[in-house]
Amino acid sequence: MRMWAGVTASVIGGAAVATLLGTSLSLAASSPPQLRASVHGVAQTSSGTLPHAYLTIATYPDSLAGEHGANGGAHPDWVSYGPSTNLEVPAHALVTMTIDQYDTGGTIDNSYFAGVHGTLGGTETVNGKTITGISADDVGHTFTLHMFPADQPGVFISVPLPAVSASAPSLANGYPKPNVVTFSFITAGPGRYVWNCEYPCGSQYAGFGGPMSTQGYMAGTLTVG
Ligand SMILES: [Cu+2]
Repeated sequence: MRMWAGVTASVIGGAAVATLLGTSLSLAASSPPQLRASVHGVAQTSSGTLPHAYLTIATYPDSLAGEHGANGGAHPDWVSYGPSTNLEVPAHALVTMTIDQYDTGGTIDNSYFAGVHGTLGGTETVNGKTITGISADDVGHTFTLHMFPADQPGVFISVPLPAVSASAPSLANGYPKPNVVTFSFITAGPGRYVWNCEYPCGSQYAGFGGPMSTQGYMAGTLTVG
């Protein structure tokens, strides 16, 4: 009887562990709500006349304004992108992205990522001014889009998002006045890509752990389709 009881207990214990694991895995694997670019008119480009799609996201010094809800979810103090990190843009279109950057920053280890790479014209605009890069000492975050090693059109785009100065005025939402960054790129056929931040704004691993390696914070997906 004792053995049976022991077996029963361990099976129940195992089932409980499996249930908990299953729950946390399914939560981690569930995709955030998809944010789709909206198309307004057409644009004349070197690839011809294309639909012009627009997408606006933001970077925050915490996770109170994005997909984790107003209480910030599991890590309210983690830096985040919002309102979603699950992005979708149309294929064969000109995409113009706007990123409202609400966070402070500092010096980026790898100054390559203080430059603009892979955008239309090799530029971004910061608060309306067109530039090809920013000071490596003045980086808040980056938006860096990579290709998957799969049979689909390749892409690499990286734009630096300048840090907000510590003396920037506060807005009604409690965040400082953001730096507004825009850039454009032309999409090819359907594909699925990942993006992340290359400024070490996270925890552990020299700043590349925690929010830096977690979708919903400083990493996400971009579907072209
Ligand atoms: Cu970052």
